[in-house]
Amino acid sequence: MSKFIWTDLDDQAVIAARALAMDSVQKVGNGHPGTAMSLAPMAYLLFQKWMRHDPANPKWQGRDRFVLSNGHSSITLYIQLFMSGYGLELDDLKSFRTWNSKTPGHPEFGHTEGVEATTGPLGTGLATAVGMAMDARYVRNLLDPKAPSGESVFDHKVWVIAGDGCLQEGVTSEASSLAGHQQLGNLVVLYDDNHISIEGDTAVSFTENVLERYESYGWNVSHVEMLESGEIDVVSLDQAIASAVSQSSKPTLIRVRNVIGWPAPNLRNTGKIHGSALGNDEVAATKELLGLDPNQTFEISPEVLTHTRQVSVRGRASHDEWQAGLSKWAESNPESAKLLERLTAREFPADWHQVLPRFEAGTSVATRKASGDTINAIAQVLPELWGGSADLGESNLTTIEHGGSFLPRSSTMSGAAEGGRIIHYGIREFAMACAMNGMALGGLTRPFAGTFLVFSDFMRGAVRLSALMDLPATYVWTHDSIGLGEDGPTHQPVEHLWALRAIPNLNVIRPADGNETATAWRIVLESGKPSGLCLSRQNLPIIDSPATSDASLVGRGAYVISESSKSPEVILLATGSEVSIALSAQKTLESSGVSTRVVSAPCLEWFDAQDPEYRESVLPSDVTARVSIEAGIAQGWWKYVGSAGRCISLEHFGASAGAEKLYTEFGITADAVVAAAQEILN
Ligand SMILES: Cc1ncc(C[n+]2csc(CCOP(=O)(O)OP(=O)(O)O)c2C)c(N)n1
Ligand SMILES: [Mg+2]
Repeated sequence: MSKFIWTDLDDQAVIAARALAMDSVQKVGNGHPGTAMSLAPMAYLLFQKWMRHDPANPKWQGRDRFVLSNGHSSITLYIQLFMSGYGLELDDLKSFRTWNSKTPGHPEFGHTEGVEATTGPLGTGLATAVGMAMDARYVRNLLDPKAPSGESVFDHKVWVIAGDGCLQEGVTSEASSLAGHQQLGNLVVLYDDNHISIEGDTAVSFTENVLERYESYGWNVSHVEMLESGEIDVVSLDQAIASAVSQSSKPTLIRVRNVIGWPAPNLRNTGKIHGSALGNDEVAATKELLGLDPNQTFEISPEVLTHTRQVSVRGRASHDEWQAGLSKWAESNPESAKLLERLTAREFPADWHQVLPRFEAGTSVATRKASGDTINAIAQVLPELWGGSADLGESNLTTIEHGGSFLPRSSTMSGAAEGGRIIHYGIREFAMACAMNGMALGGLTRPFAGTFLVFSDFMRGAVRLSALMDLPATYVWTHDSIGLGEDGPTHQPVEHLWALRAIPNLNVIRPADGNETATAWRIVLESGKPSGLCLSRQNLPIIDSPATSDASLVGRGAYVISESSKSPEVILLATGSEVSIALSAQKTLESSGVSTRVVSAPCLEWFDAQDPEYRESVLPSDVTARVSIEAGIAQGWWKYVGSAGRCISLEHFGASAGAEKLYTEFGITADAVVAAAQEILN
């Protein structure tokens, strides 16, 4: 954005923003006024001058992205969206934090136009922005690799405002270390250095030199001191930003010294103004200091609003200019233009899934290996597929062979490629998952991320955000049970499947064999839903059934994989590695005259979404003799087996020994299944 000079009207707009923040919180009686009051000039400067955006087209591909990592200050963002003309009006600020409003307590992606990411869990916003910046580089290398740096239509910036809390959280250390290593020059973070968090002065817990830390991460760092009055020094901040955007080889952190709640006479610079309404007296006194009428609320002059909404005119112009550039690019790159069209529509090439691998009955393969083969097959036809692992690529089998390692242009590592499809996250699971969310938010690519299932705990906060934002993010969680063997209980997930199934809108998939794994990948990608594949370390026999390759069956979430000889007396329900145990128990039961159905249940969320008739057809209510088999806690299985059923499960931690020994010792065997079925029938 250009052609913006700070005038008296801008001063008035910032004053109005400070007052609107107070009024919005005061009206609902709760919220976070102080940060928004003092951040007003910073946010205003970004939205009015630095960000390339077109408020009338909030999804324009060429726009800069903005992430408010200190999401508790959501009103900061809403006020800028209002002033820029994203569709929020004064009434929306008046209904801040209330039922059905467009202005919820924390910014919610998909809920309010102009909100690029859901934030609030401190630190995750910045880490998500790192993924957005990585995604921007991947996309420009995919579509326009020859353009000089900064000159492609696919180059855009990612802007972040983050507070003390964000920079204290471990996830930003992981993510910022990665961003520095990746030399993400398109990322600019403004750090609200106000020395205050909820418990007051941050000196009680946070005394390191943040800039030195970031410098050692490889960031470009600078510092903007506040004015004597306690306000942000906008002129110096503007210069610091100018210097940040003039270089493109490093991410930037600008530490902006600031006084929370400025200029509230009694509450500024206190923890109290962080999270409570000021009270009518303090609001009035503050308005007087700002030169406003203390009796007016939600005040903004039409002249000021007209002025701030001029940003739309400038935005439209830069959008038009970009569009012309895009047309020019499309003319000289017709193939890439077709690809962009497909990616934008979130479609796949016709019959793309023909490339999926098939595994022969009579052989056996670990589902992680089947997943690795599937990823590599899909990668041939879907260039938008990219991803990696938190240093476990060789175990998770998440490496796209010959995909190139995603590394900065200056890297001399063998296999390095600026637009490489293999991401080496290092041992940073939480940042990896946040970054994957950022990539998925980019809207064009299909990212995946791998680690051991047991370490899903390390990334759980981000998994929850994938689900909350409904992102097409795919987790590849291998080593999914005691079946991993000798590494023992620290590495053996027991409670994880149900802990993940507890997250709403997350599809947790545990395929029974190689073919079900390939089919599951297809369904996951076509659904575009947040999903986690839970995969075995150990080899599993390929099940002799066409059903496992049938997406219309596997996609039901649970289906009859082996029917009983007569109408079923017993139903065995199993997932993953335990499906073959169920099939073996079925043989014994059938040979002793018990008519037994086996249901493979790779994804209970998919099954729950089926119509009642289908669910009844798989689990007829009159067949109450049901046994579930899964090498983890039973917990939610009771919902499927009912009070007459039995669960073959593991209600304690695992142990260090060979997988077969563990299954025997812990009673997850075909014999145990048979015994449980007979006990019910007797
Ligand atoms: C992961 C996480 N932990 C705790 C909280 C609760 N919380 C919200 S704001 C805040 C203090 C943040 O301090 P700072 O970033 O300095 O914010 P400021 O008061 O300066 O706006 C805390 C602990 C949270 N939102 N996320
Ligand atoms: Mg603070």
